[in-house]
Amino acid sequence: MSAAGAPSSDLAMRLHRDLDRIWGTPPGVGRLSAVNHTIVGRRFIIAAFVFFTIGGLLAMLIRAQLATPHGAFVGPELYNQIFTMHGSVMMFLFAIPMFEGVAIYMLPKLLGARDLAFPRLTAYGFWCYIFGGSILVVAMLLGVAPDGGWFMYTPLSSNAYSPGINADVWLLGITFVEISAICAAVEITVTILKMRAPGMTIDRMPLFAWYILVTAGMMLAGFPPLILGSILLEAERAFDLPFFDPTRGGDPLLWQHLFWLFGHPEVYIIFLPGAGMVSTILPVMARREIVGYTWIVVSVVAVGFLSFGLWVHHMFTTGIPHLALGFFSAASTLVAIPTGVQIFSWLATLIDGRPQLKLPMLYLFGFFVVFVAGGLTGVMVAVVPFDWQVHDTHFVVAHMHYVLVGGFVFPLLAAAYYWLPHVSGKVARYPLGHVAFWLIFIGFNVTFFIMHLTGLLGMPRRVFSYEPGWGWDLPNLISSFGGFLMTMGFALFVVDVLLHVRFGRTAPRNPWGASTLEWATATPPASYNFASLPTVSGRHPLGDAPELPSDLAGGRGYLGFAREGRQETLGTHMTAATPDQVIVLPGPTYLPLYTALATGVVFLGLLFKVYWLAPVGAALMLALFMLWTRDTGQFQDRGPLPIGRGASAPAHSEAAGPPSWWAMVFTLVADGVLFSSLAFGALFLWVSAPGWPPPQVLEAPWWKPALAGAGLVAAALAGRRAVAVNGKADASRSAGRDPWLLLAAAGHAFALVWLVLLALGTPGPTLHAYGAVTVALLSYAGFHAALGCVFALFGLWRSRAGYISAARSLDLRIGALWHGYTAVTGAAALLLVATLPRLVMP
Ligand code: HEM
Ligand SMILES: [Cu+2]
Repeated sequence: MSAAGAPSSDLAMRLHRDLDRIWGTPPGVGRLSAVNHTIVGRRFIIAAFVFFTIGGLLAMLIRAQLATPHGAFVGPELYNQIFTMHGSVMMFLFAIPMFEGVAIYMLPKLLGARDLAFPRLTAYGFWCYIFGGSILVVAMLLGVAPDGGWFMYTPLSSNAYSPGINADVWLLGITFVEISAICAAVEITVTILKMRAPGMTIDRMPLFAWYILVTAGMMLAGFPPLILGSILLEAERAFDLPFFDPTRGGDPLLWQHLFWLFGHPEVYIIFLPGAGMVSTILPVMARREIVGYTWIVVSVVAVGFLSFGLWVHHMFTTGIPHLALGFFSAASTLVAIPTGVQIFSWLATLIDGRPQLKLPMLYLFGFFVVFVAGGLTGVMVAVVPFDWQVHDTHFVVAHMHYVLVGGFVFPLLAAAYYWLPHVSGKVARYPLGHVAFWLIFIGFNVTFFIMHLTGLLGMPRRVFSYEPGWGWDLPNLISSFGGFLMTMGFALFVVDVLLHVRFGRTAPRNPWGASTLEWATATPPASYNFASLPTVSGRHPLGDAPELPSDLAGGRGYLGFAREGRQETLGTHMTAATPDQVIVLPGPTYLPLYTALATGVVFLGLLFKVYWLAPVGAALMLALFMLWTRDTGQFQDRGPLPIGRGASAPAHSEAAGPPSWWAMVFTLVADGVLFSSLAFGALFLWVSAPGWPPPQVLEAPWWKPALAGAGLVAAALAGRRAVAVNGKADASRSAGRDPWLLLAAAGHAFALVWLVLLALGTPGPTLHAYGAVTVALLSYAGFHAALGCVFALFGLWRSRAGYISAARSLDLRIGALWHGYTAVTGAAALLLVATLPRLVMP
């Protein structure tokens, strides 16, 4: 370095100290207030691993029980709980949160940002996950765990056959966890689209971000049907609304549709992040750029779409029409094409590169073998007659684990070894990871390959015991032996990681020679990731500019300063990635924890049937969410702010498309899927459930629903007017927007009254599914109108308090989105409610 190096490095030191003070999290108990993505992401990963251990111990109990005929460990009731909990824990409490954790930890670093778009939401999602998961685990310890299988089919999960609290634990606990998944999906989508480093155009985005973006989109479309199904089933169990009861106009198949609308995409929601890890790690190990970047992107997007057309293949044995069977069988095999494209890209990269058999590569090798085998048996079960043979046998259990463990766990282990030096700043000292690999790999194949055979020999899944002498004894013993081998492998993995963290050698920066931005941070990373933000000019930012890390650390990128003690990062254009705003992020706070606790009150109230507690908790939640907004926004226009490198950009609250506006858009997308599922449910029951037409229908004169609709439309128009009037305003204080906000609130309140009256007038919601569905549609609209009222009044308060100006119109615009959405879905719901009687009655 030159003589000028000394003072400039002093400056850099000061910059780091200042940023650390601004972005840091207090120590000790104060850690509970953490919202920083590095901390919360790590928490997600550790918690998910703890749940994996719990799920794994349950799996060991299963294998111990099935090792010999007449296994004597557990009886049938307990066995039901064990496999249900194993499946549910692995799917909902391990796989999804683990991928969320990796995404939360990695994404900002990969994209060149300082944090995710909504740090407090990250923390809120984490607490919801922990509380929801705890409900399930505590229930298991008390012996009242869910026992209806991880897909909770009705009527088995209905009151008649599951009178206890067990099914409620599943429905409420899982829904609680789903909230965190939806939060993560919204936040991840917005972050990837709006917070990439300048110059990282959409076609230069790291493949991992593409995979996660598609996965998050699938979560927004896939989880709402399950949330809706859970709400309806819980309403049936708690309030006797017969959505799934065929003796009263319901239909158990409705649950199956709603569940698999979620359940099939879920398999890809688990697989795609795994594949994303493969696409990230493999080229680094092969020392060659990935072959076919564009092809991979296209096929990932294709998988996203195709997977939603496939859910019916889980229902081939339910008596679906033959034409539909043919269609869904063909579509199920179709998804093999984009998956095949990715596999060929990976193989081509390996063949054309100079692969090194380092530890992550070894685990990738395990992934290839196991996943491809699972894909082959998947094509087998997509063939309808074959599925009829092996349906609900251990063949399916084997297939499922080849896909899930192959497609997610092996890539995850590869990723663990790949990114561990980044997280810990160390490299391993002992080669235990290799031994662990072979134990896991051999153990896995011994456990599950055998299950194909027992399945073909006719051994059903979900049975706690079998007779000796049917040829199942020896294979089951071998399978259980394999399971224990695999468990030893995982135990060794844990030991290895602990030793690595404790005794590892200090890692050089970028030990694998990767070219993605996360390796431009210090390892372990600082709370602010980058002392200044990078500019990207290709797909290999670090490969193209090896001096980048020191440039950034020296403060020579964007935002290389600490302005007014604020946590600042850049927002960029969605595709072109030109800087378009300075995003100001909130610091550590206990609010997410408190809000999640209030959410917990709602769920516990419902679970223990203390129904007055639920609205109390909900009101508390709402109040706390209001507090979140206290320090978002500003009282004055700040105008363009310098962002370094001679450029400037407005603060996000003065920008056209700030993250929270987009977050509302994506939330409404998820909400719209929920509404569509509800409308689908109403039409499905009418067309195909037994026992229709209902004995009585709602006989409301047409003007009642029309008045309700008019209120919603008026609210929406008033909301838009408020934005328009505000846009024309000069500096004068209330600028004429307040009356319009008041009108919007009044419109919602007016609509709410009529919606409630209509719901009260609906005949016999407990007598027939018609009434139940009608009330559900009206409640949906009513809930949105009520929240619309709150939004409008909130806008009014923000306006009065001085947060809003012509330039700072965000609150109004977010409200307008909600009002518009409520009018559209409310009108659709009212139309259905008004016409359904005429459709069902001859
Ligand atoms: C760690 C090694 C594992 C072993 C030894 C194991 C073993 C088993 C066995 C034997 C069953 C069948 C129970 C029965 O039908 O009677 C089962 C079911 C299941 N497993 Fe695993 N499993 C493992 C890991 C996983 C992972 C990582 C996942 C998901 C990411 C998973 C998801 C499931 C699901 C969804 C079911 C179905 C549960 C049900 O029928 O409701 N398993 N497992
Ligand atoms: Cu499927």
